[in-house]
Amino acid sequence: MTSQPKNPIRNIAVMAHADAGKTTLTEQFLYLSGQTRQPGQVDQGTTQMDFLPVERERGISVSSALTSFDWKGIRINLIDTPGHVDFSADVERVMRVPDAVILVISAVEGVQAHTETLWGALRERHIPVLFFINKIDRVGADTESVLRAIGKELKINPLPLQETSGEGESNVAIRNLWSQDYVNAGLLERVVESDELLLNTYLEGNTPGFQQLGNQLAHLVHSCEIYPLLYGSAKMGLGMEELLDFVALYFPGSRGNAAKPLSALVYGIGHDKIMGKIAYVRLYDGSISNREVVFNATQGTMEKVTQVRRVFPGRFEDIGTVVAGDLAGISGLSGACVGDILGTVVDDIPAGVKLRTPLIIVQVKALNNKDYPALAAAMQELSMEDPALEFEWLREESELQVKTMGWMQMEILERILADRFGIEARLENPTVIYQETPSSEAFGFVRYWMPKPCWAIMKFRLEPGERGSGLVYKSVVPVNSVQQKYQNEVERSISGALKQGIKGWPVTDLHITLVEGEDHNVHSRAGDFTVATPMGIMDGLVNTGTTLLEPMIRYKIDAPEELLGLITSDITRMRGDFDSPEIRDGRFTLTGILPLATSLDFPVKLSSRSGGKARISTHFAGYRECTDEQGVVRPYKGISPLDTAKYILKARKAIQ
Ligand SMILES: Nc1nc2c(ncn2[C@@H]2O[C@H](COP(=O)(O)OP(=O)(O)OP(=O)(O)O)[C@@H](O)[C@H]2O)c(=O)[nH]1
Ligand SMILES: [Mg+2]
Repeated sequence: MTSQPKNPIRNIAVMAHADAGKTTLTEQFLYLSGQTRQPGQVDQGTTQMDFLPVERERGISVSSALTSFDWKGIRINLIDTPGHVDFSADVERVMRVPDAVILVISAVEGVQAHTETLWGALRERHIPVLFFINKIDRVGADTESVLRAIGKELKINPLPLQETSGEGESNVAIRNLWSQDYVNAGLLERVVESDELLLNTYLEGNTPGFQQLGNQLAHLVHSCEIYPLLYGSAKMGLGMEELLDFVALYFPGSRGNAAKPLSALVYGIGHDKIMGKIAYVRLYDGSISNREVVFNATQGTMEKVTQVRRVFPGRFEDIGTVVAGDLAGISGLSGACVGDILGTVVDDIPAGVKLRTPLIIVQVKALNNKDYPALAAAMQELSMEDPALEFEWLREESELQVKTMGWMQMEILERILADRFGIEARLENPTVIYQETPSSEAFGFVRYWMPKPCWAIMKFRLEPGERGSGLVYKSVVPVNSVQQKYQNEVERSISGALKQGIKGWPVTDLHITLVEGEDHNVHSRAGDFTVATPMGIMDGLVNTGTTLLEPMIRYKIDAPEELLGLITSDITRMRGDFDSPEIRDGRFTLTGILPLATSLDFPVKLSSRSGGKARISTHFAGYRECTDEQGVVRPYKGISPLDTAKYILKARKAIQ
């Protein structure tokens, strides 16, 4: 493979489902580029990239890690991401950074539900992707079936630049179909046909030079017209140099203009024992140097940089200055949050992405009562690093609650609280996050005119909406009945009013219309409508009644054929459903939908039932109606707008 690299920096990320071999692959890159003396091994806890104690012990990545190395004169900034779905929020943050991604798929486990989620997000953002089929050495490797699954499930036909022999055996090998010495006829035609000039040369009986072909391949990769595919075994170090060559030659170089004013995205916040808080940034334009004062455009503040650092796993190097196109770790920005923009906001900065929402809420309990203040501070710090980790201190209930993605994240959170903060805490009583929706159409009424001075009278119509449609609000009240500025206040207050319905959960999928209203030219103030709106909405919800909605997950199970009966009856018991199973070579694949609430511990149960031979992958499949008995009805947290007197007293205090 040769082609002329134009830009010496490549910003890339490695993404995949859990256990695909991302970290093993990155360790090989570090070794080949001369950064380490031996490739680190996940199973022996000797990796550079998985450097947290819990990562080394468990052999999984729990957060993304940035590293940099050189390959044939090109600097590669690489982010290794965690594959477990519980750490999807981390991948969401990283998704804004790379110019291209290596999407790894195991040749044994194949396309997983999470692969589909990742691919969907990458495709939508037009990020060039190289498919890497790993573990071709492992028994059960079947690249042909993986290619079929990519076509069927990801709906794309990548272009293999290699072929394999001896899959699943120790003498497994790869042959390059695209190299300086040999270009396979099919590949040649695929590349040539995309360019008129090349095609004419070819049709005239001349084969274009490899350099020319390479330039065209790079163009097709950058514009996402071709998704190339390579094979290998990260564990054996097979196919690694080809992969690095590909990144260096055909992935896009980073863009940016160092001469322009600063524009940078804080894509992550990290913590180092010695350095403290580190802001991970990607620079689009300009530069940042040690001791410089920078403008945080998101927060409207000025902050002083202490040091600009090149980041390696678990260690940093002071580099003094970082320029456009590059990534760095910045210390000193104590107020910076994930997603902040430093300097000027430019169009090049990609918007955020949502892969998965936390669907579970749990209580965080300190084993030692005196640790609560420290626990709250620790949670605060952790949620700065991971904004998806929404936590809430419920004063009335003296309870600390946090939203989480699942068991794995809960377990890791306990470990981090212990390892990093020295707090023994337990995450208990997980409940899925239900929602409510009106059961019928009805009106909600509020007359807020006592105790004076105040005046806000409103009537809302509430109607059930389509599943997944959220809130649709409109007003049909003329401004001579309720002035526009008051109507604006009503609209602004609606989403807050829907945070908890009559069953204690967020209310969604409904249409609300303000159908009647009255203000008073002496007594009304905007705040009156802020106070009144939740009372009117809650009254409406009492009248419509509400139906609980529970989160559902789409699953894919792959297991030995003899377990089919047992597993399908488990699924039925959990109120799930399944499509007809596909049976092949003594194993079956089963897909369908399950309520999350009944299947929280199913992956663990499945693994013990099958002696580890069954695999399950899941992703969120939306909300579906359930009965109160199947779900959870909980008391209103705080003071309900239905408790009018108390509510008004509290609301007035907060407003005045
Ligand atoms: N046989 C074989 N095993 C591999 C290969 N690559 C990785 N493994 C093994 O697969 C397991 C997972 O490897 P990791 O590199 O931690 O995978 P990962 O994708 O980083 O996992 P997460 O970050 O936890 O999602 C380890 O036991 C590796 O030794 C390979 O090419 N062949
Ligand atoms: Mg990993």
